[in-house]
Amino acid sequence: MRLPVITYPDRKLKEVSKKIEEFDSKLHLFLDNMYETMMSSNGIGLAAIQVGKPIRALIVNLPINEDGEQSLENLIEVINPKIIHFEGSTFYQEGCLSVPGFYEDIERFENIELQYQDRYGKFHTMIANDLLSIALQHEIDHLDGKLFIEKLSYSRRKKFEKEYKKKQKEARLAS
Ligand code: QAP
Ligand code: CO
Repeated sequence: MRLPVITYPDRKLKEVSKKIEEFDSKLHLFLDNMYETMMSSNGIGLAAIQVGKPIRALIVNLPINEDGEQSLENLIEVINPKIIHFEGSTFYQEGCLSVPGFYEDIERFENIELQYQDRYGKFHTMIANDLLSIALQHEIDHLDGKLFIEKLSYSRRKKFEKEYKKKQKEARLAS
């Protein structure tokens, strides 16, 4: 089932998500719905709070080729993540399904080591680099109620707010 994606400036996106304790069929169904929602929205990452559920779950599915094609085998489901090491710095033009139509250069750690659980509650550690590292940091921020636009400088944020409001108004008039 495809779920509605919450968009900025909905205050729900500021909520801090809660640790998951039960790895039951209800959680599995929800994760499947997150996947369907992300794929049908052309996303590569999604956090549970973006579909209104304040639990510490996120999914990432990076493209496997230049055409942006994705494969279910590359789906990563991350529950209760904790970044245990990080190093370096990198910039990437980020977007977000909850801030549609906007992309901005954002600084992140280049490499991270992550501890997390899978949908069965089993613990894993993973070292992530490049786009995976960026995507995971972006999604983990969602679990703490943070959006990538909050990392913009004051002047870039002001510019964003102005453009975003303008676009929302245009969309309202067009519908
Ligand atoms: C987070 O972002 C991310 O504006 C996932 O109109 C960001 O899936 C991971 C999207 C940067 C890695 C690097 C955005 C789709 C999707 C839009 C997304 C839009 C349609 C964003
Ligand atoms: Co996002």
